[in-house]
Amino acid sequence: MAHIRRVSTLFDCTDVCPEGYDPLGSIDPVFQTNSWGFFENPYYTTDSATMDDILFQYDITICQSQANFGVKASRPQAWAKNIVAVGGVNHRDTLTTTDDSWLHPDPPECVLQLPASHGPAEDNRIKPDFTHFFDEVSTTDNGNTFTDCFGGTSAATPITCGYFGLFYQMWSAGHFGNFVSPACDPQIMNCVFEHRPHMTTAKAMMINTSRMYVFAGQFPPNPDLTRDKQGWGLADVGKLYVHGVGDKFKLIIDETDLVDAVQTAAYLITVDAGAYELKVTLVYADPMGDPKATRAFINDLNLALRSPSGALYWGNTGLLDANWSQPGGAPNSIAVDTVENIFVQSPGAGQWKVGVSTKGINEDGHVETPALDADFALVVSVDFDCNGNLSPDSFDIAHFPTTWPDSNNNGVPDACESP
Ligand SMILES: [Ca+2]
Ligand SMILES: [Ca+2]
Ligand SMILES: [Ca+2]
Ligand SMILES: [Ca+2]
Repeated sequence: MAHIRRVSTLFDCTDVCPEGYDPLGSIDPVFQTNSWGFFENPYYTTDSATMDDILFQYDITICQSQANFGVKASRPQAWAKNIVAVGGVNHRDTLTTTDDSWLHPDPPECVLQLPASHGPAEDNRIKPDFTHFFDEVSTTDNGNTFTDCFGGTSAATPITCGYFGLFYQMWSAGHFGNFVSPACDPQIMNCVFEHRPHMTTAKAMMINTSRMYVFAGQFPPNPDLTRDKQGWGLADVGKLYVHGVGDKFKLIIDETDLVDAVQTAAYLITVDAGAYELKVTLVYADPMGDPKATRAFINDLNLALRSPSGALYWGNTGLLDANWSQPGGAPNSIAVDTVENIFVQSPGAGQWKVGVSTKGINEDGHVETPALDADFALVVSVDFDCNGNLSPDSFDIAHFPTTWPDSNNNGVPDACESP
């Protein structure tokens, strides 16, 4: 439920509220996509803070285009902590993703003058959150016409948010083992809205199952597809769907647990022998930041993971350099991202312990209770790579269903089922 906390002094919410948001409940959207925004700059401005306030209060997914300037100049809304910011990548009109590039390696047919704007935010938070196609996008055009030359983050953003829409439909069908009310009648009610999870959970589910581009470290001379260009990659609802049928989500916390200065949330995850990947995603909604502050965060929640042998991982450690986490390091307290991931390759069998903690709450992140505390979305998934091609079973089934069919619909390719 929308928890009204305050309205920005700069803009009354009626100016900039999610389009279509209707407190009377006749429309009840679960997401909005914005390929527009205010003047591009590299800073967390009052517009960024206003958007954070809107999202904190109304708890709706909003996707925001980063912009098309090839530098950090971006829509201020894209720097908001609680938004889904979308950058751009050129697919180069080929099906394979191995030639995809943030840079512009092609002649300028259907390619904008500059590449997509990128992150990180001024306080080093990872942005954008996702990327998607920037060039040669086929779509409807003004009037009753068609174009095969649409592009920019104005294309990447609605593509990404459309995938969020599919996620919400899957959730409403109880696809992830989540509870949905059998009393909801789609003939008379908007069950997708009635059943919707928190926006943080939607973002966490999509990031946890995204398709990330391999990249060559964060430092020059390899600037292409770094984390600050691709974010957490391409939304992949194919993998997301198979994760649901294969019961590969081991934990989904939809803002039901709380942390504060003394209380930590901890969960045991059993990983079977031979697993290919263990992926842990934390997303929390943070109250609007202060544009004058050097960092946008208000509360600092930290994600940790302890292996059965005692190795300790912290959120986002190692993920600026590659798509797999590294143990060691320190809590994510320099950049203070509100999205923290730990992705472990070949995690090893046993009990893994996931922890969410904070050293203190600066402003109430869970306004349903008077105490100073914070809630969060937490998603944990485990997948295998039974055919040894360095891609998880869910991905193979979703993207190569002819080669890797899954006839009994259990998330394991036929070729790997025990006889
Ligand atoms: Ca391609
Ligand atoms: Ca509270
Ligand atoms: Ca595989
Ligand atoms: Ca199967």
